[in-house]
Amino acid sequence: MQSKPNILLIYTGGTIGMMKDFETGALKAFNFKKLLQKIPELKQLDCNIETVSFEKPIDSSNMNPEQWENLATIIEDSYDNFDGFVVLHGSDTMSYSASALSFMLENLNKPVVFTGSQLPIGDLRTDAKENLITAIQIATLHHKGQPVINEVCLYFEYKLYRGNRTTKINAEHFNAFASPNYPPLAESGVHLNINPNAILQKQINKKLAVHKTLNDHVMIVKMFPGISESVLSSIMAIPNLRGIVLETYGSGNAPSDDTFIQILKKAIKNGLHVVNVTQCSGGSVNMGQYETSTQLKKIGVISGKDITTEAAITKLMYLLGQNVAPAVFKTIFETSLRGEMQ
Ligand code: ASN
Repeated sequence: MQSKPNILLIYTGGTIGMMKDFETGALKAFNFKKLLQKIPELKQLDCNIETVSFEKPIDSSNMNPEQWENLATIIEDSYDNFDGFVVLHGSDTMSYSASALSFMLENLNKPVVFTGSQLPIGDLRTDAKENLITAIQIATLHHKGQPVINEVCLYFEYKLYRGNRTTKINAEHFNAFASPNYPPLAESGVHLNINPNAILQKQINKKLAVHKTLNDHVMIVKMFPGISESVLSSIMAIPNLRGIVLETYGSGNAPSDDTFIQILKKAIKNGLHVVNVTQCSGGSVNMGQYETSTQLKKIGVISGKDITTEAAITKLMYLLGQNVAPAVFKTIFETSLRGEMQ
């Protein structure tokens, strides 16, 4: 590596680059060049920064698999020319995007750091500057000529997390993200402390493989006491539906009555992949621990273990896009591919 690392800053949109619309007063994404002018500090960083922007920056509520494909293509096309990537992204769906990209970018040997902010960069009290500057510094970290971080991660409010372990937990606090089942990869204070036991190791001699085909015939169903048989069976009958993330109670529990189990059993027999994740904010699914999950295990429900809903739905999209054979789908889903589950 030459003396100064090369970083590609990719702007997708989000609050970080938003301004108030004069007419409506609502925040909307604005021109990236103006955004950079607001952070002269970037020039002081010991790296070369190049920038690229989505043609139309978006509020991340408009994020979708097509945009993930755009993002993966930008990283793929510039992979050999840069030492690290920083993705500026709205916080609302950042955990989904970081999860999706973690699956799409196989054998990643460079850092891809997602960040954003809760207040626009032009706001006096903004959290954007610290998030952006430290995210870039993290992307430049090297040890013996090799990047320290080799994975898709998310930096927000002094913590670096594995991206596919995160979830947005607060709409107002600067501390907007949590990684309930996995420790931070790094913490920023007076020093930037990396947790060497938490980071993924470099994929030696493996070339980046970018997987852009995602299957969006999937959905998330959250259980609640009183969910009706007709609602559930209508969902299972949706044409072309290939996978469901079922958010169950506690350690993966659901109603044990026969009607509910039979609806699921029939759907699974017909080829639907049903993944059990907990609707608790932390902890793991453990089918068989209670009587109320024993039947789920028997009928072939996939265990999401301690995966987040965001990682589960994007992993489903990814594996379905890869045309994984039905006979091994459950085993592969239950295997950690990018450190997304235990
Ligand atoms: N609505 C914004 C977005 O996700 C929220 C933010 O970035 N803080 O694009």
